Amino acid sequence: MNKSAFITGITGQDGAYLAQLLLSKGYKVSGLLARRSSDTLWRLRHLGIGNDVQLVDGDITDLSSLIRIIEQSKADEIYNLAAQSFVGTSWSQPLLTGNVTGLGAVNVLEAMRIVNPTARFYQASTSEMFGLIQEAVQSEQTPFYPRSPYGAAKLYAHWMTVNYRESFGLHTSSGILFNHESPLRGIEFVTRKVTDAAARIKLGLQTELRLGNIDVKRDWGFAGDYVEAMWLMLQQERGDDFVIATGKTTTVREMCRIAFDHLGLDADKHVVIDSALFRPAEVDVLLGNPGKAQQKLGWQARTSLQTLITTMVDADMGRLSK
Ligand code: NAP
Ligand code: F7E
Repeated sequence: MNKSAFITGITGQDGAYLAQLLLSKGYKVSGLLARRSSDTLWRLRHLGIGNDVQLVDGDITDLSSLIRIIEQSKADEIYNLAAQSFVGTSWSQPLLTGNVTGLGAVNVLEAMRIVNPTARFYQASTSEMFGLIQEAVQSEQTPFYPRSPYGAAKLYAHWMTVNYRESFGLHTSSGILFNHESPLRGIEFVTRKVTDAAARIKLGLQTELRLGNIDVKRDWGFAGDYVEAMWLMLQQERGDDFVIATGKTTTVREMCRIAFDHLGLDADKHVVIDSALFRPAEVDVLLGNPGKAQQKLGWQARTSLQTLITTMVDADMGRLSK
């Protein structure tokens, strides 16, 4: 019998790639659809799998909808990817972020504990939990120090994932993923904002790109590589926590240069620093150690930042040229 998986956040960047991966492995895939007015299905359509997944109405803040859906889906694997995931917004909407990103995860854990306790659970934890870094290279042992309402909400969800494993013996895993990007990245995140702007500038659709702090460093990988790590975690005998990262860190400034160079443009001529885009508290540098994932899951990042960013630029050029 084919396995089945239920994904919250299936309409997001990672949800779309994960659904594609699981379908390719023969899974029956269903996902949570929080009904909104905008077109939330564009990513699934982009990957050509819009009709291959079953979408079920519900909301991660609504425990009753999750109990009903998780009972009906009888999923072998539950991936909790839904979140208010934009760090910048978490300062202006701290309560919504706490409800969706923090308590939302516990709603999924609770629903699973009540109606499907033998399922395996994945929590989308984040390098933002390291925040003000306590070690130069962050691993599963590094102490956490979140710097935003988003990071704090994710840390609560992370510890509850550990707690449900230790208290109830559930198979729960937490992937501490560092930044990962793709052509399906939301436009508000800095990589996609940059690749979209570079393409627009090349096509004469805009002249400048306003950015905040471009001296920060991030460990950026490709989302398509990272969803494989999520799946691998749930194939292990026991639930566990894993850092997923490339092991390389780069400034936003350098990432911009890669994007603009690819189109024969000089980033320095177009980037304007806007103090309004600086965050109330910044995560200056992140650099992950993916050693445990490599050793125990056989996973490693395959896509360089150069390939990632130039692929995103090409995708934005293609989209805007149409
Ligand atoms: P994303 O593109 O922002 O997707 C977020 C998903 O959550 C969307 O499907 C969104 O639905 C859904 N969602 C938001 N509020 C919801 C609610 N109240 N009920 C149900 N669904 C809701 O995020 P992503 O980049 O794919 O990231 C996936 C997960 O990994 C997130 O939890 C994120 O915080 C975490 N993470 C991401 C990264 C990264 O670098 N990408 C790194 C570490 C951890 P709509 O489409 O309807 O808005
Ligand atoms: O910012 C700086 C900004 O918004 C990266 C989410 O997926 O990864 C993501 O969070 C850096 C920050 O991602 C602009 O200040 C400068 O230092 O692309 P971002 P993020 O905040 O790192 C983590 C791992 C997650 O878990 C999150 O869900 O870039 N930056 N200028 C800018 N950032 C944005 N967005 N826009 C700017 O104009």
